[in-house]
Amino acid sequence: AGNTDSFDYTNYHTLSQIYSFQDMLVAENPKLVSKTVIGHSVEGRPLNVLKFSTGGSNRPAIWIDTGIHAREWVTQASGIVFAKKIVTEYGTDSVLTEILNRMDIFLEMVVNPDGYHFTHTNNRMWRKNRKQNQDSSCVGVDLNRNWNAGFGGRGSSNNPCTETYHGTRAHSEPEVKSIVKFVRSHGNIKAFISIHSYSQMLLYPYGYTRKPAKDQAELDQVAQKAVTALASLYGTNYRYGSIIKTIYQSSGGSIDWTYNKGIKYSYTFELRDTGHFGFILPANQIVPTANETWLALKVIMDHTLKNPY
Ligand code: PAY
Ligand code: ZN
Repeated sequence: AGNTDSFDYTNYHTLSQIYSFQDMLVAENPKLVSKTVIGHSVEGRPLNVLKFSTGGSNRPAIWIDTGIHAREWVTQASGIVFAKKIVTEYGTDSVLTEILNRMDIFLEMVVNPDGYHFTHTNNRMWRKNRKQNQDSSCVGVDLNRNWNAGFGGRGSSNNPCTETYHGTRAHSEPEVKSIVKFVRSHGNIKAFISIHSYSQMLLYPYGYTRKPAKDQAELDQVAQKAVTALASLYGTNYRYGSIIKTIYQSSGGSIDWTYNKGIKYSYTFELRDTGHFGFILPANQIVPTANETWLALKVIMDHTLKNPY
């Protein structure tokens, strides 16, 4: 595709196709979209973030990431759909327009580009990054166990050969460290939403402890509203709650770190399905999945806009 109108949103794409989608979107919407490279992966690939902004300086912002786990293909594909929706809904959808008139949106579509590339070339079921671990022939760190929040605790592993290997120390991985540096230097991120698949869940902190988040009541109410909006489109049923109580204990996860850093609206989505296809979700479910998720995202973004802190 030579432009984002003729881009095929109904299929999965390679990393280079996603990178060229990003560049086309920026070229077509120079006043609304820009690309920042926040760092480089273990294998040297750029970590691209799209910024959607209508002006201002350092406005309060929403962060959305997809593809921290390589094999969760419907997430990167949904990220592409979200990006296109933002540029088409700005000026036509009142909720999104209000959001972008006062806030910026940052979208990192492929947090784990080396892993994503590897799922196309070698192993469709790869999850981690592609770090060559010291003293082990096993490759990869789980980028959702590498954050400095309960780092190394239960629900993560110190064995490089497992899927949940946490790495040698918190923020050891460039894919994580680049986001950490970005969030810290920005300083005005008000919602941080990390998108995984699968399980059909909307999760909030914590994953590393059963201690309830201090904003649990509000996070739970917003989650309920969001999953109701999501279900309104095709009836897709989502569970919601804290990570530890809803899916399982998970230490060193991204949204526990952002929440502890003061980003109140920290959420993780687990997109379709509940396990029938699992990570190998048929491509004809990409657009419906992204469409329904977008309704939930708008509920969270709208709540963030209307509840400044
Ligand atoms: O923050 O979403 C979270 C923690 C839980 C996820 C994780 O293990 O990082 C849940 C899994 C994921 O999306 O990575 C769920 C999938 C189905 C899996 O690989 O177990
Ligand atoms: Zn995941």
